[in-house]
Amino acid sequence: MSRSRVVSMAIAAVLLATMPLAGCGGKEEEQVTEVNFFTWSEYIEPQVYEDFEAEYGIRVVEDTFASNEDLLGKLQAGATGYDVIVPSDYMVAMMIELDLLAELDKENLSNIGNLAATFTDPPYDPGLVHCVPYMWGTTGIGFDWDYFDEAPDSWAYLFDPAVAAEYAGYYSMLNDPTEAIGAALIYLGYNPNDRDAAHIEEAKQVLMAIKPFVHTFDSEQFEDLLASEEIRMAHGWSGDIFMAQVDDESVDYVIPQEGAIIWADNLCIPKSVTSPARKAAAELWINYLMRPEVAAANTNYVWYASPNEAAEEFIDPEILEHPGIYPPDEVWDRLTWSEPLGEAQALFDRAWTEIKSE
Ligand code: N2P
Repeated sequence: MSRSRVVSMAIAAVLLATMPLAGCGGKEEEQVTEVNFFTWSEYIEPQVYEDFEAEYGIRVVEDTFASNEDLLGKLQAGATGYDVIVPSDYMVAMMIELDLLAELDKENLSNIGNLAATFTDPPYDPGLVHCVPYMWGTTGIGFDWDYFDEAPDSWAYLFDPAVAAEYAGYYSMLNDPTEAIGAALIYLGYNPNDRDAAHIEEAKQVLMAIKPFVHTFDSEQFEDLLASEEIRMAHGWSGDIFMAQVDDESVDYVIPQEGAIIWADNLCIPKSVTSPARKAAAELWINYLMRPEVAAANTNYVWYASPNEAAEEFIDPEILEHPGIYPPDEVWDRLTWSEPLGEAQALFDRAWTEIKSE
């Protein structure tokens, strides 16, 4: 695409973001001054917010959620204030099915061509009609070498009471039904998307048995707990663990031999965003995040892999070459994407409620 076309599309997007309110006879202008961004904690380079505001005069207001299920719950409870949300792959598919997502106007997404070809037609949102990918990563085990002779490269470290007892009180599990039950299913030799009630019950029993050993079920602070050595091991997301490594270099991350969950988080606009000006501002923000330098700044800060191919020349080589961030082929073969579970979702939900309440 020519540079002038890119520039004119960007200008059109800014104009749209300040267009007259439909139905108000053009008298009143809707000035969009804020984009409400509902995302995962510590998932962006803070400077990016500053730079976007300096360039467009639009402030990005961040609010965070801890799991896809929390995000869905908020939207289903009627939250309408969010302009851009960041669900993972399987949750995008569920939200499309539930008619919760707006379609993106590709005219406002001039940077979409920066994405790597492997991310432009995902099964959960064919053709990127509703969302664009933001980051991807894996879910494994973070640990501190000060307390291990060898890397805990098996889910048995978390789930086999005979092994896990040694770390009793010193490890955390993600506060996330898809991740925690999924990991227990992998430990048992099943697929994390297993819909068999008996297998989900077995996974629940595994989690119930180790619950007394778990310091905390947490998805937002585990990297800090690991860095401060309040815990020695964490079920967690790759990039957060690597962020802990910045503060404590004895922290490391391993993808267990039995396999693990791979995921991609996506930038989407809820269907509740009905004002054209608000939607255009949301698309301006999404498009900004797809700029190569911006996408790279975020990956360099959060240590998650970027789906943005044009960003790669700006990403630290240490990250691009890191097998824990961009896994080699033999590890890829052990990774599984979460899927919408259909009716079996209720089994996961019930098991999770029991695990958390008993
Ligand atoms: C960011 C965690 C995002 C990964 N702190 C979960 N999909």
